[in-house]
Amino acid sequence: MIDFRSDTVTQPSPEMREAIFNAQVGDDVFGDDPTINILEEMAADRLGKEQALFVASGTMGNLVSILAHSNRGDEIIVGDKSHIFKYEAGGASALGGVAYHTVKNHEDGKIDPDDVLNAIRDASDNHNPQTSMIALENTQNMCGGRVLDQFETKIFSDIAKNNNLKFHIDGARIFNAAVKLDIDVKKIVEGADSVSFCLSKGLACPVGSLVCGDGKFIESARKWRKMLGGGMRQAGFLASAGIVALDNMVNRLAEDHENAQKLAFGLSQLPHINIDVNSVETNLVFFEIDLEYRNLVENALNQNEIKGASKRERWRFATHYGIESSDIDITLDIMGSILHG
Ligand code: TLP
Repeated sequence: MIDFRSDTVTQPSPEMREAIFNAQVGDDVFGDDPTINILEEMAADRLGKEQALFVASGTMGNLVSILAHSNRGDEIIVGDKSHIFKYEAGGASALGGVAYHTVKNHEDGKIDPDDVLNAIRDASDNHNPQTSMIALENTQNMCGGRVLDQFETKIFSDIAKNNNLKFHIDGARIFNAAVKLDIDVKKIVEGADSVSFCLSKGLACPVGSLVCGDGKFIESARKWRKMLGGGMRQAGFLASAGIVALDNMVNRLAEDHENAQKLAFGLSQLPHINIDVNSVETNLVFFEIDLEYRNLVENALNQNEIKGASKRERWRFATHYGIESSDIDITLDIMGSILHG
């Protein structure tokens, strides 16, 4: 099977399986799991933050960050195509009493700084809620996996600082951004009070994310994690894969980006496909297929055990560990044979 549905479908590498088998574990709620402690230290160090916390998922990482930065009734500023707003089940509102104030994500993911400035509430007027934080996403999933560099990010961290707000980065795929920019990941999260990143996407771990920030923030995030039922016990088995990932799986993301480029270019050569090759910066490839060909292509892919994610007219194929360059050739051949008629 060739599975382009997401980079979340990755299988652990042989080194991860060995590390999981041999992991030293303890009760992490007591702080006793040596493997989690090592992973958290590594993560904090890589991201250039004081401390880190291992959490069950990217969604939990974002949620504990929002809860740690906000009080009930507060408002957070997020992009209208952000994962936090679109795909996290409204958790901040449901569980934290926090409202989302969305600002427009342009097609390339960009947010207009003036829109953010205009979204900040004047809480001295008692009609208004208190704005607690601004969140950006990097890479920006629903905007084509586009990358934000350190200069673009700084504009928003400065706005946050000047207005006494917290600044969070949903860095589910932050290492894809760093690899694409060919810079130390620390640089693109420099101004952030908190960052969450996922082990279970391009880094190919079975489970887990980390949130990073200063000691006070992590203390609060840890408490929220417990309250959400996310205080795991001997979860060092999961963390051990994360250690392997941070050591061995970051640089290989460049391969996923190359495969995405190859796929995007190949698709652009096919009739009845609409794709902007220049918009493909990392491992996510978005494209459209003319209506009359959609079912035909879908059936042909299914018959050949190739899976992609399609939401009506917009399709997303994610490249990842386990997808080889030859898989791209096979996929393009099959799609080509249908689309060339
Ligand atoms: N994204 C998943 C789906 O939920 C859409 C995917 O297949 O891309 N932030 C970003 C930017 C994400 O893309 C995701 C997952 C998350 C957070 C949430 O991570 P998990 O799935 O671990 O809760």
